[in-house]
Amino acid sequence: MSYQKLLTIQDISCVGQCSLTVALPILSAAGQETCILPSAVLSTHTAGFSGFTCRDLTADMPAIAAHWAKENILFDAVYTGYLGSTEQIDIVRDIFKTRLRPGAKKIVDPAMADGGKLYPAFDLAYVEAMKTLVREADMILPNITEACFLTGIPYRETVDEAYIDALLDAQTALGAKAIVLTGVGYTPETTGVVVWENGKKQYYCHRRIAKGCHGTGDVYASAFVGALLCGKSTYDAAVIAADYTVACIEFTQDDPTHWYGVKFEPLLGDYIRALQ
Ligand code: PXL
Repeated sequence: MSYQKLLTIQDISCVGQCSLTVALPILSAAGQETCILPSAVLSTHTAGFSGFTCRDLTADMPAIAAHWAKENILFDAVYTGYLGSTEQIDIVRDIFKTRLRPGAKKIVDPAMADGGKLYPAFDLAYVEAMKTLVREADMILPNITEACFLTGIPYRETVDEAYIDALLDAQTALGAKAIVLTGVGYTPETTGVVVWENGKKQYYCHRRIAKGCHGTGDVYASAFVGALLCGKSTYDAAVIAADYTVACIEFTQDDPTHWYGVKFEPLLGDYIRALQ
């Protein structure tokens, strides 16, 4: 597919292999122009480091978008990840309205929670604001915890198909148009991705690596968006992203010093080959 100009809006965690430091290299590897709007600059991510610094860029975001308007800059697609505040979600909705070409795909990763809990920076007001972004999106990429917060369905460690269907129905009722739900495993050894689109549900099951890793949601979302922009179907993009993310976790898991993210860079060649 053609070269596309994507805008991704999320934070820069200087160290920690998540958000923009993951999205930029992966989307560039997918061969797509990757423009960024940083929502904040943190010294590290917030999951496991303590005493991190955070420069909130909320006040800069409208000025950046206004400059783009003056320069007539429009984007072919947008992908949002970790955002800093409810106010930023309002700014992002405005950018959706004003800075996208007609037909541009809006992909929202409601990055705010994992393992049954919200990330430290977020509260229920943020969850409410995220629901408004979910309604605007063409596609959302929640994990099970995020789907639970969006829908009010209690989080469960073990899931069955009826529970997953209830999560999909409730997100659809919320206004989600297409859903890529990650971390769905029906047996202890497996996990996978449910793709719900146009009334059709597909499931890709793959091996589950016991050791949880930070930043894998961002690796997954970036690899998925890159594949989608390269013209893959939603399901094929979900499979390519899952295979890549699992390989990155396997490549990292034996290194105890690398607890804060995954070593995704040495495997970018495999990802590029999967796109061909
Ligand atoms: O999407 C993960 C992420 C991104 N950015 C920051 C985070 C996290 C997860 O904790 O803290 C700042």
